[in-house]
Amino acid sequence: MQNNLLRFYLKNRLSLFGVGEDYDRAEYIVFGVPFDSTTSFIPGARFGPLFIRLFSENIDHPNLGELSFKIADLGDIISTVDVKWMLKRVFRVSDKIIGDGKKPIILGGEHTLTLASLKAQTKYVQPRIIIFDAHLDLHSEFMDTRINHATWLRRFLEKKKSKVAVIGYRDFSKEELQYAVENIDLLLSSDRIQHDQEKALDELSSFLHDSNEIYISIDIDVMEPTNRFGVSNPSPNGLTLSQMIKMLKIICRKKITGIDIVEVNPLIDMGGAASYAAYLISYILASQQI
Ligand SMILES: [Mn+2]
Repeated sequence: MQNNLLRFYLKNRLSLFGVGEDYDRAEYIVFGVPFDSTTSFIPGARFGPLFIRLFSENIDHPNLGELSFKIADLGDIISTVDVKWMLKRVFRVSDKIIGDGKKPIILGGEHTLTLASLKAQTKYVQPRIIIFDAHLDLHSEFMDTRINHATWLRRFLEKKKSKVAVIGYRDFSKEELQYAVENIDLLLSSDRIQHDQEKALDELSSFLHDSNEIYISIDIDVMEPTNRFGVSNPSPNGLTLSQMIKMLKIICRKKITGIDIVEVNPLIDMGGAASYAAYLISYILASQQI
């Protein structure tokens, strides 16, 4: 009796949208990657998973409706400060989830984790890859290392030719842009979206027209960093929520095979970045119900 009373009054733990952890029933499996060891500017993204969950429980998610029962949150991967171990663990967990016919939803952590997530994805499916990011993440090397948040996309493309779109970028080197022009199929800079949104949406539609499956990676620093919006590498002239939603509306007509949302940095966030991250995940999942 006493145990029942305690279970009734005491809450177990935080989870994304307050969902449970029933893996077998779920179609979407949430896990966090509390890792920021290669951060080049403001550390703190390792606390991203915790804060996305915290702020997700503050928002009512009418978007999600019945879909909540199809989502399970299994917690975070075991901590490490070694980027190779982090990638190994993200790969193994994603591989298991996708192999079981389910879809991973990954809460970062720094963007480097997408390298392992895409490696697992492309073992099973060949999704179009949509990346929202203020940066191109195409450096050959950055701050003396080859695998970090500013190089991961180049490391991925060197091994695997995939159809990729990068949306919302505005902060990059000459060398990265040159590599992007040669290797990225659709480049929609923040400037181009601000200048002619309709044309950008048309280009996105034609990039997607002959594809069925899509993987979405959202670096939350793609958004405008006003009002202490907490990200590790803030860059002005970002996208608005309404610009993001217009693009996601087009993207989410297709089947989403996985999502990661990265670079929320709670140490300098007033809740904006964490809340937007939770909201964007709920928006994408809700759109899959149709
Ligand atoms: Mn990035």
